[in-house]
Amino acid sequence: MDVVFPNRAQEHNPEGPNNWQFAPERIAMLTGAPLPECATETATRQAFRFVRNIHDAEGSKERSVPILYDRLSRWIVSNESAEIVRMLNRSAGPLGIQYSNKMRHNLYPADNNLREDINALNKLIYIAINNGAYKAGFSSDKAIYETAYRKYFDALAKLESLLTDGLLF
Ligand SMILES: N[C@@H](CCC(=O)N[C@@H](CS)C(=O)NCC(=O)O)C(=O)O
Repeated sequence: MDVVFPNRAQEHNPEGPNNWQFAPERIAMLTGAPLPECATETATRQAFRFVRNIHDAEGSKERSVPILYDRLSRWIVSNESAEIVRMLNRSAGPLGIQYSNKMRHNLYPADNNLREDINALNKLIYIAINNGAYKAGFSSDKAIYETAYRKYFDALAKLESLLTDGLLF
């Protein structure tokens, strides 16, 4: 797994501002030290500096993470986190072979009722929280900001109450 630096490249970067960057040498502001989990890019074997380079290599204008990359076909398999989680859950069991079956949870069991619940929760989390943070954070319109902000905290409150009531497990 290649981890990007948690802050994107700076405004004045010649490759363009605000790109996710593989930058193990970058210093974290909070600690004043590099972050040990940040890596160079190994998936493509081209040691790309920016996530955009991986997208560019296949003619895509996309700039986002996460990316699931197939080293054999040298192609992006998926750029969608919910899809990647399901793919890994279905097919990457052997990677967790050191764990007992009891510890290896099935994140998407083959039970239609459960899957409906999971899909509904994913939708709420994706729209109101994952995407909602961007909607509020990047908004230049007060009304859009207010709506996204309210939906974000309403969704967190809903998740909190689901967890408190034990309905998720
Ligand atoms: N469809 C995506 C959305 C992911 C997403 O919003 N990624 C953000 C980082 S958390 C991103 O890379 N945005 C583009 C950017 O920051 O330039 C997913 O959930 O997998």
